[in-house]
Amino acid sequence: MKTIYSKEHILRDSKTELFGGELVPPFECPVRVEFVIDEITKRHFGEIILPKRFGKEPLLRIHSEGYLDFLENCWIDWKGAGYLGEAIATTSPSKRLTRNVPPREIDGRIGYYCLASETSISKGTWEASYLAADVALTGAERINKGSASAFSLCRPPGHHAAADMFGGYCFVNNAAVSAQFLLDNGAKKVAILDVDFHHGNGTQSIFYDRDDVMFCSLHGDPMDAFPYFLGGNDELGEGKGLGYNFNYSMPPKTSYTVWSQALDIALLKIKDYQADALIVSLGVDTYENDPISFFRLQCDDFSDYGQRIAKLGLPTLFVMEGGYAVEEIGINVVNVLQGFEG
Ligand code: OKP
Ligand code: ZN
Repeated sequence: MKTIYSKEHILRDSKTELFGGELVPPFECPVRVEFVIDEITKRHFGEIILPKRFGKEPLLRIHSEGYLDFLENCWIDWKGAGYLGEAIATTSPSKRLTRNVPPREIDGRIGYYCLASETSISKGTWEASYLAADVALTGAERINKGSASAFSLCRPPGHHAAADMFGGYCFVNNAAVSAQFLLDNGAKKVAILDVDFHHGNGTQSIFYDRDDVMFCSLHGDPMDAFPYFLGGNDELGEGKGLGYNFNYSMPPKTSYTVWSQALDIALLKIKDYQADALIVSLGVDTYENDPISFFRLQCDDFSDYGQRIAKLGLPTLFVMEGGYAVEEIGINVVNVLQGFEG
């Protein structure tokens, strides 16, 4: 399997994350993907190739123009306002603040487009996010041209990003952009399996009323885990999309025995759906030693579930999402991919 990767992910190098009332160095840091590349190289796991550039059109199929303009200009506007730190939203539309108009002023704009304020916007964030989408699209194009699989080593991740909202370390929804690209280039149905520890709220919301993308997510129960306000098992889709969204939320300390039972149920849903292609939102923050998550998967379990996913026999694009135990992130990611290849 080929890996698509650009070292320019380093353009996303924010210094601050709002965590426990402090500004700390972000968990979502550049070294994460360097550990993955090192492991791919060490284990001779296939070729590493550069992304092509696809322009903004594929992003505009998923995200609003106003949102992409905001991402592109946020850092410039923030500096222009004379602020000294990184761009952080301090207020957002909420239950009883419902005026749905993007404000002119940057504090208002960033709040309008923000779903969680742990994530700072810094110089280069837009450039890296745009490139991460190209990394994903390059993988999707390979799948479209007949490859059995590809690994898009995206950074920053994407599954929390909605049509017009960033947060949870995500800006552009790489998996959603890829799914739409496959549909726009001949696929009739695409399944997305999100195995990141966190619920893929962005991906769910983007495809919630559609039947051409099935979304299945395994994640920490939103009663206990970010993103808190979406991801319940009773969210099944709406309109045409009813019956094409499935959430499997699980409690703290969930073991692989329980997690893999949920996976098998999700894989059955995807099998019955008869998709033309599968996209795996691959977060390895389900690992037992992940610093911000609470499942208990062990390194070998990643190989095992890679194998189970392969049994679907679908052309499969793996898109990198989370995973913050940086020492083991490479091992766990390559275990999934190697398990898949058998
Ligand atoms: C991104 B991905 C709650 C802090 C929430 C945000 C987590 C974003 C995860 N105590 N922090 O899905 O791996
Ligand atoms: Zn995650």
